[in-house]
Amino acid sequence: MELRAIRADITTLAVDAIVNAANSSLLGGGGVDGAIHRAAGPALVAECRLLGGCKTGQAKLTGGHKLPARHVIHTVGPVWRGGDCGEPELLAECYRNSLDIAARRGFATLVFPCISTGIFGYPAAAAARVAVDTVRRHALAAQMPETVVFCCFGDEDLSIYLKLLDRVD
Ligand code: AR6
Repeated sequence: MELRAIRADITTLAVDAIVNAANSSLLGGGGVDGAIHRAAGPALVAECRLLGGCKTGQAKLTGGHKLPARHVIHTVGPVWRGGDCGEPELLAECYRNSLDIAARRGFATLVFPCISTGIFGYPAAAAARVAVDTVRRHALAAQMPETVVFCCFGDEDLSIYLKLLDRVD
């Protein structure tokens, strides 16, 4: 398995699946969720309406519709409440459940945004540590996509991820 970090608008990537940092309604919102729904077109929200929402930490699959990505895995990250309300475990669940869907479907490439670190307020460095550790650990225990990409929207997030991916532990 290859782990990479890039700086990009996730809606421009032609891959098997991108992950959406959604809310529990799955009916769209701001941030990366808004960008994905805008780029995918109204057929995405129509498909999402059939899914019955999504609990924090869970993940659900849809098509990519007008996106260059073939699928979207919608997951709901935790709202940051100081770190003692199970946020790291719930964030790790988002990564694990998304990876499991991708593995079950045989997706070769899966791209994650920095889940929970925008509107939901999770500190960027702490969230990146959870993301990288969870993906690495899961790779030892379960079937995985060939390539997992962390898609950063800004240079600060990218430098956090590049440092973490460089570190071997
Ligand atoms: N491509 C890649 N990353 C992006 C893009 C993009 N086009 N746009 C934003 N980001 P956020 P959350 C980054 O707020 O914190 C929505 O309203 C952004 O810079 O999108 O999980 C949902 O409906 C940040 O690093 O998601 C929920 O209600 C990261 O994506 C709520 O926001 C996540 O920021 C979810 O909040």
